[in-house]
Amino acid sequence: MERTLAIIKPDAVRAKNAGKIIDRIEAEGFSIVGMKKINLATKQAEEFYAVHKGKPFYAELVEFMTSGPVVIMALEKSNAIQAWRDLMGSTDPVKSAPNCLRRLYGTSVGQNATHGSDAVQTAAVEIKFFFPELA
Ligand code: DAT
Ligand code: MG
Repeated sequence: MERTLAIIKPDAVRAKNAGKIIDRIEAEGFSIVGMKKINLATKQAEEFYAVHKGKPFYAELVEFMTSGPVVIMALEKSNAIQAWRDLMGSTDPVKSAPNCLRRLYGTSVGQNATHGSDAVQTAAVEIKFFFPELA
């Protein structure tokens, strides 16, 4: 079993797509081991996305991620990190396969409905960031 961090981003929460995304997560065999709906503070979003600091989209990313509530989940499944990234699809929704979450619910490369950890080490750091009690 492996764990990954998933976020339903403000665009998808605003559009009332959170329930459909959670339904899909369960249908695809993930267990939700932690879940909360919160508003990210600017400092939290900046720290969470610190790896992207200095990139042209960083300010826009932080502003977007703090623009409304997000649903944050720790997901568990065998090979969860890759399985969740496969379910999300590509960063750019139009490059995602038809049934992927970002294709279904994302609208642009910046506003792409969901986040997922990209490696074992980042998953551990990201889960600890939002769910220290699970570490
Ligand atoms: P991913 O979320 O697929 O891991 P990433 O880590 O490269 O992608 O980037 C993090 C987020 O930053 C991404 O989900 C949306 C935003 N982003 C990335 N590239 C962007 C770009 N070229 N323009 C606008 N936003 C971008
Ligand atoms: Mg990433």
